[in-house]
Amino acid sequence: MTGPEPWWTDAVVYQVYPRSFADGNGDGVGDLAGIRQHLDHIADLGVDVVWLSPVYRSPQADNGYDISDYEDIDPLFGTIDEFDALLVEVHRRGMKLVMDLVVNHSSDQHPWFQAAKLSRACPKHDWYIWRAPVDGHEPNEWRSAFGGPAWTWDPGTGQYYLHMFTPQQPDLNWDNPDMRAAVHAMMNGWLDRGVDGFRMDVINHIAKDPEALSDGSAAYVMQPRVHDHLQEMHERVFAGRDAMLTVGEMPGVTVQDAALFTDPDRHELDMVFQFEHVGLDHGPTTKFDNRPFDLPVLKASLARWQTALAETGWNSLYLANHDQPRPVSRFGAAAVAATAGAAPPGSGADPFAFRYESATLLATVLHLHRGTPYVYQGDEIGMVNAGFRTIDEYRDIESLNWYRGAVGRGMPVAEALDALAFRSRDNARTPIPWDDSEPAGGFSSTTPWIGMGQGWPAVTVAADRAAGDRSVFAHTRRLIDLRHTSRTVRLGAFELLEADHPSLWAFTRSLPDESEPPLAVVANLSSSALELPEDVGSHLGDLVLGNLGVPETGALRPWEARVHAFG
Ligand code: TEU
Repeated sequence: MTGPEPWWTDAVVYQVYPRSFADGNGDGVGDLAGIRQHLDHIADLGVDVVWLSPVYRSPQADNGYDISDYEDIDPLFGTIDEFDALLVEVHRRGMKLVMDLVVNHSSDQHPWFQAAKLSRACPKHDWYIWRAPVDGHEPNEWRSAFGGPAWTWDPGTGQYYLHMFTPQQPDLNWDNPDMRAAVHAMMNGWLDRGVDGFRMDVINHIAKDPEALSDGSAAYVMQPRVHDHLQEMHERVFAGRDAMLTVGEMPGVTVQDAALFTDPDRHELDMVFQFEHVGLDHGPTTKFDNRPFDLPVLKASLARWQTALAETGWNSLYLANHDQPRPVSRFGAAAVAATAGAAPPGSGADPFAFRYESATLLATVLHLHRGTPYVYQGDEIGMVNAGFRTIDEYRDIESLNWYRGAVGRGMPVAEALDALAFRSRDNARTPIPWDDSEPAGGFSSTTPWIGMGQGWPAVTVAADRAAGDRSVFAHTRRLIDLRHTSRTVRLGAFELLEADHPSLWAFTRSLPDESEPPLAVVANLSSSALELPEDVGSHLGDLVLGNLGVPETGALRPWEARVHAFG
């Protein structure tokens, strides 16, 4: 990286999933008013940016990732005036606000799609992707990410339309220049209003080749035109605007692609969300087919991305978001115990075993990598998976569709529920438990749209913060402070140590100019003490930060993570 580093190289982002953050108007669903009331919680953490999952007008088929008006706020979440008021409050606290941008698809209720459906002659028809039937069937074999074919028949036009997600999310046609211009105008509108950037939903899917017949994702995730579209967007929307942030969500992106997308000279995006590390525990068929947790594989994957984007490009760092299980349940003590045969994933394993330790260890490891860390709401207090045991408790369209299909094909109900308990997106969507008060832990004054989950009422913001120094919150704040003050954490080169060790995650960070001492991170992902290998242990200097306070001996305690000077 040449020249002064962009501001976001020492920034930390906090993701708010508005439905589940705080309910200000007492209807059981989180909203903008609720976010405003709890902004100090986010600001106290020391983060630089707040990313809001979608709050635009939406029929909510996919919790707002199906947008029917890109320029207005859904009444469920509030009004545009409340949005402006929130933006002022975020800025007043010295933070930036990044909006979700969902333009691979719109809602089928968007006026654009309603017009597109009227007739093939309507100019907006070409804003979506239509094909004639082939032998009376769908034009190709593409499958929707949420089950079923990616094509839905429209009797009015006598054509199929494409939707990579639900049928209520028709894909926009990025080959149409008028559609692109409308999206650029909408983005400029939000930036002119004062927002500071975009997290772009499945943005590597926007260029696709529907003539391809197979279900291979190569035809829709990385078509070369995606680079043209992003460069055009940069020119029409981002160029000349300082201090903003763009992050592209890119399922299936490779390190080589990511280096292109985030090369500053190419003028595309600041950083991408890659999916490699969150796919390692998926089985061969679907994400609900679980593969045991394997630390050396996870370490190697993240290390590969560190190396590949060391010279050009930039990483975003995350273990969780609104689509992923809670890290404590997925990579923490409970998950490791399950892998060791103590219990099948999602069932008996005690999610509270070493909860504080697991949450702080995972945060330490993540925040000490090179890149921009993303904290998903609730992870800063160590929330655990929902622990739902009946299908009635689930709300997520992906989970419900998969369950129906799996049980329909003969999977025993208990097995399907186990898979959901481990993998469902609803694990990350339970309300933020602000305290232990009835009926909904301070989240709402009424029954929330989704259950509070098994963590409540033990795991709450109030309880965690009351634990003072030994709270997940305080530890996360220390990690964020460290990034803000240490150039080594911000920019230092990454080197993985002991790559094959089954329970030690160890690496160093060092600046080439040696202006600061190198740092070493050592973390014990096991429930027994771990004697450090000689080549690591003998080089550890002063303790910079640790999740269990001052070390008792050289050995790492169960789920202990430390950052040391190294030399
Ligand atoms: O997700 C895109 C995506 O590919 C997956 O993460 C998806 O959520 C799922 O886990 C596939 O198994 C984005 C949003 O983050 C997600 O919430 C939306 O449902 C999706 O796009 C469609 O907009």
